[in-house]
Amino acid sequence: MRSGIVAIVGRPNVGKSSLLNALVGQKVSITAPKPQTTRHRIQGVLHGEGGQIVFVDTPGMHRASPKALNKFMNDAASNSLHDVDVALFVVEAGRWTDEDQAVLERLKTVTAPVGLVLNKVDKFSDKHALLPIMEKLAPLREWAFVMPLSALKGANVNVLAKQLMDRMPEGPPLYPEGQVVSHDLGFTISELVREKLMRSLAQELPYALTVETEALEKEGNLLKASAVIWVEREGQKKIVIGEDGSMLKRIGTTTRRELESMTGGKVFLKLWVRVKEGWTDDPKALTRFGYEG
Ligand SMILES: Nc1nc2c(ncn2[C@@H]2O[C@H](COP(=O)(O)OP(=O)(O)O)[C@@H](O)[C@H]2O)c(=O)[nH]1
Ligand SMILES: [Mg+2]
Repeated sequence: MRSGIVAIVGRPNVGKSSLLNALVGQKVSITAPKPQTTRHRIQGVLHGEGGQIVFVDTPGMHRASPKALNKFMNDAASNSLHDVDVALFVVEAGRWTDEDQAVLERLKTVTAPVGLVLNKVDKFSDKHALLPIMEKLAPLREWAFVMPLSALKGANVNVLAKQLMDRMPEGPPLYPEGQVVSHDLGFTISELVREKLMRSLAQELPYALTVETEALEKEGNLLKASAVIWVEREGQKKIVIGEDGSMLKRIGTTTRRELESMTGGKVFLKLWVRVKEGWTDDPKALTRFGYEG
């Protein structure tokens, strides 16, 4: 049997979390069309015939910002590159930016083999257009492989999984059979609520909030949970609640439905909004909300 660890890195929004979900076949990491949706190192396990691969999804590496939350996210991404068997550098096919360049620079110190993934190839109706793109990226460093794929459509994802499995060292499983995620249900609930907020709220607000699952109780087939959405200011609280509570209600309903289809049982979910001024730059608050090295 083979087993090993694969880190998924890249700038924000290239589809790292979508790729993780496609590789392990279930939603492990939340996604949104906004940068910096992922804040933690999220692990998802692929149980294959030949062995096991533990994928580590990371917050996108982004330009240094003085805020403590941003520093936490950049560190989480960089630290995930130690002691991995393969690193996947995910880029968007046909779009190379300064931020991609910055990630490439960081990868210079990585000793593990690095595979280049060109994601979002579904955006190209003419697949011949990919060839010159691949040729341009190929000489940037030594790649273990260059793989065009679509995380969203699932194209070539199996080929990538096979390629990675062949590169895993021999060893015992790192996770028990059948376990796909490393985090607990409370974290899943917080993340799903945050995903709905990321997708519904405009511009800056998603970056000023975090979600904390406060209580979690199972009664037979019923799951009772309550979660707090923490924002930085009173004005933000009003927006999250929405007119007559409409926004909060919609967030709660969509999250509940998703949790029900995920768990196969009934879910009762209560959401609250509270203000914690300046939490994104407050080390104590960050630790409390689960952002710690
Ligand atoms: N068209 C297309 N969109 C994708 C693909 N993979 C991800 N996306 C979209 O890109 C956005 C960012 O994806 P996400 O996985 O959150 O990116 P991350 O920030 O790198 O983790 C989301 O809107 C995804 O639906 C893909 O293969 N094709
Ligand atoms: Mg992500």
